[in-house]
Amino acid sequence: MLGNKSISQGVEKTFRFSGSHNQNSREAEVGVSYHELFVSPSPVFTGVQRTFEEAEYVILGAPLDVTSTYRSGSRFAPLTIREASLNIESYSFRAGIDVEDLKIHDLGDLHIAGEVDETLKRLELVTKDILRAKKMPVIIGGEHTITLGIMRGIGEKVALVSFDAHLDMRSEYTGRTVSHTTFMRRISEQINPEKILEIGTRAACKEELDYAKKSNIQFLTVQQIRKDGVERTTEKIETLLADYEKIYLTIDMDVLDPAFAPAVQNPEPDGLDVHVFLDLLCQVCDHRMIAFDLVEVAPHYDNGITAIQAAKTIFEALCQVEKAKKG
Ligand SMILES: [Mn+2]
Repeated sequence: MLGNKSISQGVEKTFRFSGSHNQNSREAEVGVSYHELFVSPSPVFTGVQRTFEEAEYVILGAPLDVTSTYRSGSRFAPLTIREASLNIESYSFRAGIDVEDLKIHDLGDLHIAGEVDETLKRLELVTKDILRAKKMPVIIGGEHTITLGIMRGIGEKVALVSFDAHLDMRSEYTGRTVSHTTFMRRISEQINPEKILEIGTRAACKEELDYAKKSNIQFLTVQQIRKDGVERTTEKIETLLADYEKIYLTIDMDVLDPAFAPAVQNPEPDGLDVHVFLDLLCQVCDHRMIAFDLVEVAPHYDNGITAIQAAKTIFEALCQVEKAKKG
């Protein structure tokens, strides 16, 4: 990837090319260089790359994968999800929009530092950059800890909506205070969003439940969602978010039942069905969304399903936001 950049910067445009595959060895005058003709950059999300300047949505991979306590491997997710995005159809029947028509630029992957704090700092700075350019950051993890860095970069009051099996509100775990199991607690303490709403909850310890209660953090359990059905749950979400002008969304793919998304770092049984998840997701993705992330896919446990599901989830979220913003 870095090589591509230096080649494109270092080589002057060539205006002649020899079609060596052609028996006549025909030479043609074309306005591009050999590498532009014959070499593609590494996969970009959806396969359609707009320039950063014209883009409205900016994809960033954040392959942070160091605090995992069970299955690791989310560092490979950004590339795998990009690859999946190239191999599914891009039209959203839910939104009536083709994601390829959106103005998307894929920046590539964040350089991960040795220390988690340094990585989160870089993520904060890059998030600020993208927002300053008036574009929507769409960040593909990586482990869920990245959401803390992104939220620091958001720098304004938002409602934080999280699709996740887990509350992730422990104060400390395995000696770490900043990790995939504690990041939501740190966000609550350090950033204090206007609201935190977790959807699809089914895994928590007493400490987390106590903290959520004390801090007025709301969560909709899978059991409650199943009991209420999509329509009633949608109404609940609408009401709970009605007072907020800006929304940040984080999607942990373990919110889905492991039958639909097996390759996640901490699978949790008894999860949401795909159609329920996407219906609820579409409810959240409206004109107020300023950024979102998708995290925790561990591709080495996959047979391809989870990566495809993740790519599709990002497509649907993007198309819903586009539809909401442009009508
Ligand atoms: Mn989770």
